[in-house]
Amino acid sequence: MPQGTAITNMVPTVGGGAVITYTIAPSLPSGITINATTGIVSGTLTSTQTGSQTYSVTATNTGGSATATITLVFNSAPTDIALSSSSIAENNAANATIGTLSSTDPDTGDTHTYTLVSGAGSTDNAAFNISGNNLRATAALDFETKSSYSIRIRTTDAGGLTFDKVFTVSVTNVNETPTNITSSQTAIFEGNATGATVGNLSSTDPDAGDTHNYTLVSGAGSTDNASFSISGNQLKAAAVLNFKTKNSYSIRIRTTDAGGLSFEKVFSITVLESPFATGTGNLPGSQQITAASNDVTISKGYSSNLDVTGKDLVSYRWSPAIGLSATNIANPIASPSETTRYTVTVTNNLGLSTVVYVTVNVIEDYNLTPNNVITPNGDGVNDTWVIGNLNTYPDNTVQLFDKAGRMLYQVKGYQNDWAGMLNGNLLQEGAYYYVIRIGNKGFIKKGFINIIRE
Ligand SMILES: [Ca+2]
Ligand SMILES: [Ca+2]
Ligand SMILES: [Ca+2]
Ligand SMILES: [Ca+2]
Repeated sequence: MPQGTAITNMVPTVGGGAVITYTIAPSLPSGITINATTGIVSGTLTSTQTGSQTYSVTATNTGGSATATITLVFNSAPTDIALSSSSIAENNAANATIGTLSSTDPDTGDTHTYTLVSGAGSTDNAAFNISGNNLRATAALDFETKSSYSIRIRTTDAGGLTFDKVFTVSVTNVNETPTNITSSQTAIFEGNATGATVGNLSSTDPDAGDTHNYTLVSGAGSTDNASFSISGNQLKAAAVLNFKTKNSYSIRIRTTDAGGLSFEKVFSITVLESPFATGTGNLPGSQQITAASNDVTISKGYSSNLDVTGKDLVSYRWSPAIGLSATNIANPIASPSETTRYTVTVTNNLGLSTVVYVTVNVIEDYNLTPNNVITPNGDGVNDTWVIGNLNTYPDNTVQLFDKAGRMLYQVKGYQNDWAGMLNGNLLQEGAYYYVIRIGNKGFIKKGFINIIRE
């Protein structure tokens, strides 16, 4: 007789004269009644009863009474489910048992079966199964993927009454072996400083937040370990590397996690040839351009074509900027007014940078290039007398003489603007003699200029 469910009516069978009244003893439990007229026992048990109880039913008529017995077998629903353990270490075997199920039931000796049932809290039922009273994980669980599962379990007693309970199953972490090592960089420009960082090492590890330390270890591929060192997670060059001597190194690195599990990997470290910077110069006292080289000489007022070349370069940064046509290209024009050592920081397509140099020596050789003709006809060509590079020496004095040695013209700080005039009149065609002085250095450049009328 389950609690809470209407029982099947129990109808008495009688013989003899008509029964006048039925009585029952002891009293029926709450919710169950006997009809005093028909003798039918019916109702819905509303109280918790356990075990069984025998009742005497007495039917009375005019001739007397007769008594029979009925026995009610009670069954109450289970009231709780216990799980001996609700956690399991990750990477379990298929169908590993998590814990054992048991029920609390008012009925002593009642038996129970367990099932996973849908309903509130049954979200993760699919990952589990129940065998007998063992709750099992159907497949290997992964702590890092999901560490908490919600399942809904039903216990059903021998009388078919049930109780459902939601459990949380926890997956506990197990340390797992790192699976890879990477280096932020595996190339380095030659000419590095000893101890220069090649790259930052990192590990792939199934365990989130695991920490790792790195060592160079012997084994396959460890040939060149001695040329490197590791500090923290930084792979460093233990020597100055030289592209021409050796441009590829093989090293073997081990990562060890906080739990002592390790993984090893062989890396090939590439040494890159350093770029180089050059500039052109000019021969002293001449405009003739000299071949590009790393250390160049120009006359003050002249320029040098700088150029940096190297493999896979993608950006340039020249310094100092003074005297340069640009600071972010491979080949700026340099016109320094004094000797300057230019540095250029270059970056290649791997994002690696290095610095190279070119020195432009500037000599004050008064490398002037006076024109030897003026044709003052207003056609824009040779209308005035131009002294090339004179603007480099603003402290100049220019004098002009005729063939008789008479000084016709003198100016300090000549601006390349004399158009062959003297006192408002054009000088006669012909050759004139000039003298150029710079400051008080005593330097004198002399020559002839021809005035031509066309
Ligand atoms: Ca029961
Ligand atoms: Ca895992
Ligand atoms: Ca783990
Ligand atoms: Ca680990």
